[in-house]
Amino acid sequence: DLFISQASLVFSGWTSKFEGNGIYQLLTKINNLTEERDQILTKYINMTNERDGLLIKNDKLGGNHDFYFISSLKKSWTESRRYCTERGADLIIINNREKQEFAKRFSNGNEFWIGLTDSDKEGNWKWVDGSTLTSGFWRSGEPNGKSGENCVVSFSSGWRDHPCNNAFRWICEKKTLSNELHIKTTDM
Ligand SMILES: [Ca+2]
Repeated sequence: DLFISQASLVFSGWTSKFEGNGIYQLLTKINNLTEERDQILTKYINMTNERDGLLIKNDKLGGNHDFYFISSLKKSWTESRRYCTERGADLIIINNREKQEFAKRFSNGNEFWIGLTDSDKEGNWKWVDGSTLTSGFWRSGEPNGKSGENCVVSFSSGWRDHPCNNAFRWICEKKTLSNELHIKTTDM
């Protein structure tokens, strides 16, 4: 709007000066093109807003709608993991504080296996998706089981390494498709 009013001022200034020299038609054309450009800009802004709105909507639908399941049975780490993978899921990955707090609430005070193990290489903790543990929520003094304890149980006081053949409840996590799509969209 600001630009249009400035253009009109210049326009009227030039009109009185150059009327009848063909400049008038040229200025009219410039003015029309300016209006057209401003309309396109408005359209562009509207479409950008619409796109951002859709992205936010998608984020709300997909980003926070992964599925979680906590077992009532107790099984070994490997058996627990198999239960998840047979259902298109895997043991829960907890790689930030929000997720840790969520899992604690979700488990309602129960201990549960998480998707973290150092079975492949002692002391090299890896998540079930192959990523390396960067920072954990270990209970103080843990992990302490060396090669005798290669799987991780989350207690309300923090994580503890345990022998993988012990039996605990477990939490499965299933990623939604729209979540993957959202990541692809924002990466473009
Ligand atoms: Ca170990």
